Amino acid sequence: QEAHAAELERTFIAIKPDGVQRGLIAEVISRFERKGFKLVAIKIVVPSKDFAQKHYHDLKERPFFNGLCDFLSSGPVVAMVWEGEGVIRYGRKLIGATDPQKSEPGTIRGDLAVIVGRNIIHGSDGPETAKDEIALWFKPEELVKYTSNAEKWIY
Ligand code: 3AN
Repeated sequence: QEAHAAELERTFIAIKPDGVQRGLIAEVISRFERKGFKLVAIKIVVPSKDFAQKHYHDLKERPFFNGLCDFLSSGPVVAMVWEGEGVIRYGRKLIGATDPQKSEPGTIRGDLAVIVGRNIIHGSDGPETAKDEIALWFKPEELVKYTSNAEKWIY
């Protein structure tokens, strides 16, 4: 279904410094990959504090905003764009609830994290934020268009 494949949605996923330091990069990527989502952009970067504030601008009134931005800019982050049908909403399911105490077992945060301030991973929460976050973290030419052989077995 060629026409269909062209319309697949994209989301921004980041493995935060705690996930990178704990050696969970492959674990996180593996969960998205095995589900059937497609990795179309990836890089490892240490975001500046200013950049972290841009990324989390929606949360600037929250009491934890400053600490959160310090944390995001404290070390390497793996920034990714994943593509697939329903990837924004289902990506959030794979990630689990914000507070790891409330995330279900079987989710990334449920299985791998304990507290909200160290919850390993970020994922866009809707189509608008996905678009904005992808544009903030990546240049258009960093997104790779390709067909994988598995696609005809997934769709
Ligand atoms: P999510 O990452 O699940 O979309 P948001 O957008 O509400 O959740 O929060 C963004 C990030 O802010 C969370 N991933 C977490 O690291 C941090 N955060 C959220 N709530 C708190 C809190 N009460 N205390 C400390 N950090 C928090």
